[in-house]
Amino acid sequence: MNLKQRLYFGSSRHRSPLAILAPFLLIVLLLSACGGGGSTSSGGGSTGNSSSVKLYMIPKFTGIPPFTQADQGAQDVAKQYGYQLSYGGPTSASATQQVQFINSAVANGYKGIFISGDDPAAVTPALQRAQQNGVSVVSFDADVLPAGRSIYVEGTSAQQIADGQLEMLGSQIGYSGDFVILSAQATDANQVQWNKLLVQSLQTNPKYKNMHLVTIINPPDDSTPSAVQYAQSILKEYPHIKGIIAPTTIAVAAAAQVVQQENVCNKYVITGLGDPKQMESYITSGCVKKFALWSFSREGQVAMCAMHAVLEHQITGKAGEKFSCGGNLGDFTVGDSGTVTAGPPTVFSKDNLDQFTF
Ligand code: RAM
Repeated sequence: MNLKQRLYFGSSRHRSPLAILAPFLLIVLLLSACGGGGSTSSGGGSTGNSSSVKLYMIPKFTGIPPFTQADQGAQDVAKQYGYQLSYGGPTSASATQQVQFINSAVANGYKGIFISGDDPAAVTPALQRAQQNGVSVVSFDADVLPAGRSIYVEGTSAQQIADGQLEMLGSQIGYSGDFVILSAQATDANQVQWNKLLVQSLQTNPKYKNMHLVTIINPPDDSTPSAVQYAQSILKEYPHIKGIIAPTTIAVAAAAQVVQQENVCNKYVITGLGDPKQMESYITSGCVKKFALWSFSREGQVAMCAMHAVLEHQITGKAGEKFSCGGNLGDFTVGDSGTVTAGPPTVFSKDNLDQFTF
């Protein structure tokens, strides 16, 4: 049995009574959230006529800093426009539960839905029904299928993420040696896109000709327990690798934790996309030298500006359309496939970690 099979079988666990009850509890919570305005909502706005318009933001899952920050950024702009923004979603990645949130938002009169999709194919039909009911949809972070949304707001350029990760690893291993990508579930559109672009750069850029990707590991979810288990297995199965690239804030922290616990920080380079607060202890200890991210707060702000422009019929998602986000965020142009890039990436190291502002 190979690593992927072993890990797959290894991940089936005994289900506790709480786990069995969880879906029912979720629906009760969900209905009360949609009916009552959700876990967070903005107060009255300054621009007048949007205050009765309710919007709902659905992350891949709740409880991690990137999505909380995206919500906060969106809330800031929602207040300025006078929208009432609610936030809620599955507690672990689940497209089925996202569909329930979408349907509840439509049933409860929400006029706009933001979504970071767990599985584009699974959530898009519900989003299409929402659109047919007059609800505008903006995807952010992880796209859904184009038919299910007007605009996709990516945190930063997908190509820059792919190349940046290769560079962070390559520069630490002399641009030579084997490595593994520890990703998230195989349905995550953002992970899939970044990994694909990374492989293309690896194959076409002569700078990386001596770097070899052994395998891409897709755990069944984007959770810390899974990522820890898979990181441990990677080190057992491929002890000769030079490093791991983990393009999720969950997995990069989990890989760093495993390497630090096993006392092999000097043997393996861990890099990828990390939350600065979560990665702080590994940077301070010297176990991780570099990782990258972008401002999720800014991503949420830009997503809200895009939603406002869609609701006001200023844009529909066609390439070349423009909208403004005001203040220091400025103007944005819709790119191919209705994609808008919110801002630049930041590479973190011990030299700048204390300066991060998101
Ligand atoms: C995790 C999620 C998210 C991704 C970041 C980098 O928080 O997978 O979708 O954008 O990592």
